[in-house]
Amino acid sequence: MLCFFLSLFSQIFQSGWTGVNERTFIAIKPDAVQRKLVGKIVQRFERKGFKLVALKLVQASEDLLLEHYWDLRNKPFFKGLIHYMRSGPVVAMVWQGLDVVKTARKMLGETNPAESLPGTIRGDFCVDVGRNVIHGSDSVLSAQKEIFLWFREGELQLWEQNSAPWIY
Ligand code: D4T
Repeated sequence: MLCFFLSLFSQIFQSGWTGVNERTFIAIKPDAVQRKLVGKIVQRFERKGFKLVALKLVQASEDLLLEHYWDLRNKPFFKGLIHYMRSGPVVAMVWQGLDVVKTARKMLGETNPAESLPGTIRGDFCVDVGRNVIHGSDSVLSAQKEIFLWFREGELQLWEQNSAPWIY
């Protein structure tokens, strides 16, 4: 286990996934897809100035979700969480930019929408912790792990964001 994390750490720094190249994994959950919130959520990340590196609509398998939410496997809500995440397609995305992991978590709001401020995604678009519309990686290390779990290497796009000099 220790070796796995050391190897992930060294990959993060060797791959240059730091500074303006930092990346995070964001998933728009099945409730938000059903409620036609995809465009509005994507627009928030675009408007902020982050760069879209990957995006796909996925029907997540049970295996993928068990791995994604492995840390929560002993929680009483775990079974319901997996069922909800399998109830429809998820929009899986990778966003890139300075401090994107931390900033995206702020944009999402708190896990419980009732504790999320207006102006955040959960504060504006949902009410129930079990239907909280979006996931965002909670650290650079989790982001790296989740991106490798949800995407193959060829699915991440390398492209020049022409607006970058106006953002940085
Ligand atoms: P995710 O991972 O979905 O972005 O959520 P968070 O990072 O904000 O929070 P989390 O890992 O603690 O919870 C994962 C997921 O479980 C649902 N949940 C959580 C739930 O249904 N009931 C609960 O009591 C809690 C704490 C919501 C998010």
